[in-house]
Amino acid sequence: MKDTEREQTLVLIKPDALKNSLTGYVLSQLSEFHTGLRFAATKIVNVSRMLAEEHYAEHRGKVFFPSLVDYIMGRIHYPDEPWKHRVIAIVYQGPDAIKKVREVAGPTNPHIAREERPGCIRSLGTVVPLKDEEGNVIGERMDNLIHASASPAEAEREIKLWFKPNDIPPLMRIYPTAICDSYYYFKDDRLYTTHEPDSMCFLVPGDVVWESDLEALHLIQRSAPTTTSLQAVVAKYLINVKQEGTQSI
Ligand code: 3AN
Repeated sequence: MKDTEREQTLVLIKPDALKNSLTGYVLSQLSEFHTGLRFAATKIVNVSRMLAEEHYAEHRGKVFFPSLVDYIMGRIHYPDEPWKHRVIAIVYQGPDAIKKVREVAGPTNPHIAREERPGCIRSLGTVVPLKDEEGNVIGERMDNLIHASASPAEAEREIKLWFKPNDIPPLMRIYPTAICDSYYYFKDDRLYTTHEPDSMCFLVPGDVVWESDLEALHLIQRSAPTTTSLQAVVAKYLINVKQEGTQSI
């Protein structure tokens, strides 16, 4: 089988799409009938700050970053209803999955989407001005309804950020997996292999993990440089895990 036959891409149905009841529309636009793509995995995610910041890591430091993180966490569209803070995360699989989903999604900016690709999903989005404390416009946030991976490398990074191997049926997985060899705990942005008071156990021996996560954990244990941050490894294993005394991490 050709590799592109099994190409995967990550789609997030974001809080503005959920609030406006556009889920059915989005799923129908992306259906196998229209795109030739199949579901490989799906889940409802209460997005933690750690997951949000890792997902948008390339935009860290930009003026719109804090608002972008609040948006994907659901804090903009459901400010007083934390129990509604969620996105729908989906892995689609099939020939040219990345390109096909990006075509149906359309340009990042909803204004440009309306001009250049009327009818695409993001043409139904909005652009919101961002203001400083004095009311001056300092940038904008694009509420563009869905996220879609931009390249094979991004798709791999993002799918491994949002999904554990066992969220995907074994025969549909395309990235190498490994068996966890140790107990791993997380506390105050640090990794431990023995229990510390108030630490979160996120992996135990025998768990199926992404091979790249295990490699990153081994490097972090030795304080060696890694391309995957500890937070990017940990975030998916703590998705929807209740933190005592908090809404989310
Ligand atoms: P896309 O989502 O089309 O792949 P990215 O990955 O460049 O676009 O950006 C991720 C998200 O960051 C976008 N969906 C958008 O909400 C936001 N974003 C990107 N660039 C800007 C910008 N110049 N101003 C405001 N928001 C932006």
